[in-house]
Amino acid sequence: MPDVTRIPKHKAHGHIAMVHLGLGAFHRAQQAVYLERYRQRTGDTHWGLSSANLRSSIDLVDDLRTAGYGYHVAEYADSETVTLREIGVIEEALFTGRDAKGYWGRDLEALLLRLASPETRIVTLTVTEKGYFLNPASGELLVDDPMIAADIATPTQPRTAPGILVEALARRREAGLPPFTVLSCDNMPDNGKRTRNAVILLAKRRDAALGEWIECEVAFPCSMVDRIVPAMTEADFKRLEALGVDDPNAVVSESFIQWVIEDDFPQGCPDWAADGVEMVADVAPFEIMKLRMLNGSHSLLAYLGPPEGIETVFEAVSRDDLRKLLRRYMREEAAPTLAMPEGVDIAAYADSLLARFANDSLRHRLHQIAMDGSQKLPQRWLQGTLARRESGLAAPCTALGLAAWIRYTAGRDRQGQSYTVDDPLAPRFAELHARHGQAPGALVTAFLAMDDVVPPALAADAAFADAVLTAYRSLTEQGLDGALEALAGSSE
Ligand code: NAI
Ligand code: CS2
Repeated sequence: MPDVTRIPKHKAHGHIAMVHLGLGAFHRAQQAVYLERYRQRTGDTHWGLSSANLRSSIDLVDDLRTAGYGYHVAEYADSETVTLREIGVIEEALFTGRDAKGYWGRDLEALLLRLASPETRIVTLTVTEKGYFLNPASGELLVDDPMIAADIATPTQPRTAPGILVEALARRREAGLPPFTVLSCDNMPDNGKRTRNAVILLAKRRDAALGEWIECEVAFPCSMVDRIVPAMTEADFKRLEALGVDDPNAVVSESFIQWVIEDDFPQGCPDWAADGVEMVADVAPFEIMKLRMLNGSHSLLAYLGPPEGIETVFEAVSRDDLRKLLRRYMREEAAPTLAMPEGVDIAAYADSLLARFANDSLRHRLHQIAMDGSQKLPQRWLQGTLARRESGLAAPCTALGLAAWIRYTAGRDRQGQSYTVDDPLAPRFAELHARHGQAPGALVTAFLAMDDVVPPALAADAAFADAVLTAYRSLTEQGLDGALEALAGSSE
């Protein structure tokens, strides 16, 4: 039995001043935890949350309602030490997606009323990278995507996150209310700027004056968020039951937590800094460091592991060769692309990440991390690699990673078992594998030619393309062990 510290929730209900889009595991274990800490420390109940799902899951929304919105977060330092928190800051949960019968927007009007309420001052988002409908490489809004096209055609009945923000801001402007501040908490570079561009472009399609108002009046601070919160498994629910917690809305996370926020909140914000949030003038260096070091390492494991039967991050980093690969990738390939403020020790950061990955209490499935690779790889690997190549430096670990990604997207492991490739571009991947599956050279060229994922200058780099092809051949012909051995034999 682990050593358990139990922290009950603050008893009082709060007033809703913050709306969250994307009621998933991460929101419950990060933003809500910071707010619960704030409420416990100050007793201030002015910063309650209304949390909405625009997609799955309706069940979570309804289960939270049934439970009166309270739930648990189990924060594991390791399998022996856990802090069990009750969270009570979510005051309302809404669902605006498609229900089981195919109907859209059950609580859409309630969400729009909440967003347009004078009490609402901040809107936060964790809708995953694809929820912004941006070209992953350029960050431009995908105006031809059917969901965005529908929001352009019927802007008062929006289905996407950018569409909902535009309709809500239009209502506030109409009512003469100040706007809310929009805080993206997704793992994207310049997440605030990208959200701003998407919202302004969509608004201008509807009404140029609305677009200009948003441009002038709305703050979109950037943020870097960090806490490993894997999707819950049956085994997680069982071990919580053993601690006396029977809660379908519970989440398990590591004990580490971090939030770095650009300090730009014209309508105010809770005193997050007193609870350890770093309020800074420029988030970019922290965001890029985390994306390339932590998330870049995660993606390496996510594409190398599953085809070889390695299922979790813990399992992967229990292998010496994969730990060595991550150390080399972080220290030699990712770290030199970063420009950090003085005092940030990147080597120590890399070591701390390896220690976090080795947390034996988390079952962080590599297939979960592998999801949506097309949306993740530009910021995790490709922009940094392009910078390296432009300085004449090799990037062998990233070349192996790309080769592994191409192999992963075939959807079949080395035993011939198939698995689902979960990515908005999955149909395109399937087509490329069907067409070029027997011709590795043509396959690698076709993947590198996807210019909405791979920067064209990197695809045109013959030496790098060659390194990807060599790695792809050794992975498919000799498996992971062979590919790692070949890599270990190569020097910078
Ligand atoms: P989750 O699977 O528990 O929840 C995903 C959320 O995204 C759900 O609320 C879902 O409705 C929403 N969503 C998915 N596609 C959408 C779309 N097209 N439009 C609108 N909403 C959409 O995942 P989780 O763990 O909550 O992660 C969500 C995001 O949070 C990640 O993609 C990442 O950007 C960020 N994050 C997650 C961390 C983690 O460890 N889980 C840590 C740091 C950031
Ligand atoms: C992971 C991240 O799913 C993924 O792609 O790399 O969610 C990762 O766990 C978090 O960013 C950690 O903060």
